[in-house]
Amino acid sequence: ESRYNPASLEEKWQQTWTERQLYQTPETRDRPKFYALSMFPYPSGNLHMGHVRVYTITDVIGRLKRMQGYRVLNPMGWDAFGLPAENAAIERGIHPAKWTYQNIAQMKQQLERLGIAFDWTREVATCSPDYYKWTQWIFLQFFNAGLAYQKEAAVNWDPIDQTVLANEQVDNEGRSWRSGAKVERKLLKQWFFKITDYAEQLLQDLDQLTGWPERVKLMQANWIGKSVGAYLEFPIVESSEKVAVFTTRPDTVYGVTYVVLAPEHPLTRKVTTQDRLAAVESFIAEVSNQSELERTADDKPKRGIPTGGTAINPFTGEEIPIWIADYVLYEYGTGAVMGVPAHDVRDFKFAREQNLPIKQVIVRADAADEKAELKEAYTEPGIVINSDLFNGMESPTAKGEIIAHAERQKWGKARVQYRLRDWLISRQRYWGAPIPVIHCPSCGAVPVPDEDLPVQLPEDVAFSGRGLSPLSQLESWVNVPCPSCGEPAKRETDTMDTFIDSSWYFLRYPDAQNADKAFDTQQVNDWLPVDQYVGGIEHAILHLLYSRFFTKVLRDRGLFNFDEPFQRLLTQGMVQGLTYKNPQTGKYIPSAQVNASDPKDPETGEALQVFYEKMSKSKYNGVDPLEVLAKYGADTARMFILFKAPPEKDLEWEDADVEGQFRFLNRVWRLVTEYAETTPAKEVKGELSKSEKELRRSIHTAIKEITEDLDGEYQFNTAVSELMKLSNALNDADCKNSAIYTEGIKTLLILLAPFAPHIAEELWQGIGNQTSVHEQSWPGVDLDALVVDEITLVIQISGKTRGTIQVPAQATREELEQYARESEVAQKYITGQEIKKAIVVPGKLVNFVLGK
Ligand code: ANZ
Ligand code: ZN
Repeated sequence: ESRYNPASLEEKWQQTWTERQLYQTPETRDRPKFYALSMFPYPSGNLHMGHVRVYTITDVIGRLKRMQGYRVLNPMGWDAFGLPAENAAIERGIHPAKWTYQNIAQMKQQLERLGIAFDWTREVATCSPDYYKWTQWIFLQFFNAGLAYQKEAAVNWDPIDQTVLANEQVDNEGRSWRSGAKVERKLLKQWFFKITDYAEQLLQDLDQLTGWPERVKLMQANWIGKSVGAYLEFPIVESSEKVAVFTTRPDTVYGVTYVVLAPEHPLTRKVTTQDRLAAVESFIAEVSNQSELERTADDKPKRGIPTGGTAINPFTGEEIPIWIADYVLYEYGTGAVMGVPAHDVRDFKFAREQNLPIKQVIVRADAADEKAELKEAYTEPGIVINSDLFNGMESPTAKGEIIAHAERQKWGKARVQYRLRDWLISRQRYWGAPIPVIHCPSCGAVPVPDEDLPVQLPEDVAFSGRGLSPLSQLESWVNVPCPSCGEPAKRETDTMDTFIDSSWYFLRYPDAQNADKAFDTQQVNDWLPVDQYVGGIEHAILHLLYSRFFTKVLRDRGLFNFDEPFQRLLTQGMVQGLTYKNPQTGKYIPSAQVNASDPKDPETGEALQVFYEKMSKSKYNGVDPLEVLAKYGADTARMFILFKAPPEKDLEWEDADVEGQFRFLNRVWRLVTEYAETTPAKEVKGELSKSEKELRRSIHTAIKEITEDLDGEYQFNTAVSELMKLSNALNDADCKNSAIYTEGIKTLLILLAPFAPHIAEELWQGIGNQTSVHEQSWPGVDLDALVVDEITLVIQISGKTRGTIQVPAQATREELEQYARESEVAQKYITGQEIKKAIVVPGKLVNFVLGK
């Protein structure tokens, strides 16, 4: 009997599977398709446990679906453009392309070591010209549809990386998500994608996504941020212009006591009176370096100053002061607000601080005293007061009536507003897909003709990390003739946000080698939508929203016929490691320096905090997948990850549990290798014995439970428990020479195959099979085998358990009592006494209460 040696057998099977092209996607259309997709990684160079988890989850699903008769597409690729490669070029003088491809090679090797059944013939790398040619082509689809445009915009400027960041790449404290630098504001001409054109569809179609977590759909809906209200204009006294505001509460328009402009609003300088000019200018300068969050948080003081200008409320004819304040954002709505302190929390605070009047126009329907002074903003619906024609109306009615009145008077109209903004896609960086546009002094922005794609990244550039991007410094690349008139013109030197690369990669996989098209209509109509997408919750908003947007735009260009790219979404939890932290100093301590039974800071002797937290280098709590693979093998690592927590939940890495899975696989190894040395009966002759029946029941219970655990909800952890139960049942079976035992061993290996593919294959072939275990059909449940025909009945005498008997499972209450009375146990304990009462609990016990 040989020992279980994962290292050698795993490598052997990985090679064999590759040689046999076991995981190549079938080209035939004879079976239903299943597209299993993991979010592709950024090639940082090393696989971490988060990767291991995600790819293992998708792999189990893909392997299961193959065995269930689907043709499966489970591809892999690399989200390979981006800042780190360029930073490596700046810091270490290594070209981004070289750095990236080295990392890809290394990570690919590590992934192969995990035994993931990827179809590598469809590998994509977004930094390859074969790929970004089509990213550029897609950009031009957007451009031609009027969905890509340039405008001057206040952008987030990262002073360390010297680049513009999307709002989403700036954290709550106004810092860059990559460099951590405090982000500044700067005006630049930038390219945008008009995602706002699709805001309503992106919101509505969330309803189609029945296989998505509610939480993710809610995050998307909030990001889109639809508000229904009105656009109203307030004439300015000192000029012929008007201040336009967006409000969700037109019913409060009689309560307006001032108007506020965003400091950046173009009217600001026009309405400011001479005496206020200096103060206003210095206020604007102060605000311009604050982040959006700092400006709008409810708990921050609201700062603002009067401009000296005056507006007129068209409804009341009243003159009201025009202010500017930091809590009004230029980018949202019209960049101006009608101030209603009585009914808005922020306005209330602002009015209190600035001594502006507060005028109540809505009261609670049952309000006892409408004259009482407000202690806080009243934000709920109610009855309208102090509002002329509209007095006495309920506020929802008043909303409609006031909008209608405004429309008749040409003071404004109904308006729907979204928080979603257009997507700023240009980056002043080298390592990205060049935007395929040429700027001509006479023709303007001219698209690069399709036949000239890709616009290749020049290789010979300098990386200083400062100033303009490397592309704009390369004269020979920048200067080209205009494709339209032939006169001297200049290439666009911005590259695209890498989120663009990942917004369509799932369309490329079905036909990844296609040299003539980004994708083939028939192929994508066949394979998409993705049946199961697996990835991190950190992509809940942007990547998923952008991919949905791309899908809708390309569908509208007639390139395919589906509305949504991802039918089902699984967001896997984090992998957490044991973390030691000194609460005094805030320092993290590597576990190697800590005595686990008495954790103290090795330097100061202070007691350490011990807890689980997401693995990361800076916290010294990471576990290197390669070490785990070397020590236990891929199958154990996979089993541990699947067993330790349901896939959506966070997972605490615990060596003891890894060890536990290793022992389990060793038990399976022993069980099957021992079986291989026996010569069991080929078939069952006559009726099944009692122990054969029991074993069959265990086998089919396992099939039923595991199939149910994997169908839909993917409860891998409970499925692994069922595998353990089946292995125990086989171990304990009294019929090891029976053909039923053979059925049990084979079933165990087939059920184990998606989870621990290597050991399952080794043992499967070890018991004389020629074909791969991964080519076996997923077993069906024999319902007859599940029927229980005998149960164990407990016999109690006056509440004390005295013994058990076997009885037919379908016996009635009366029969149960009869069996119990006649049992040896009862005969022995009841001698001579009278049975006062018999308590029967069907399926469980009979209790005889004895009397005098
Ligand atoms: C008057 C009013 C009265 C408002 C009231 C609210 C309550 P959402 O739901 O987020 O769309 N607002 C409009 N544009 C703004 C901007 N650029 N910066 C900051 N605030 C802005 O919120 C819309 C409400 O936010 C609008 O309705 C406006 O204040 C404010 F009792 O108008 B309201
Ligand atoms: Zn031209």
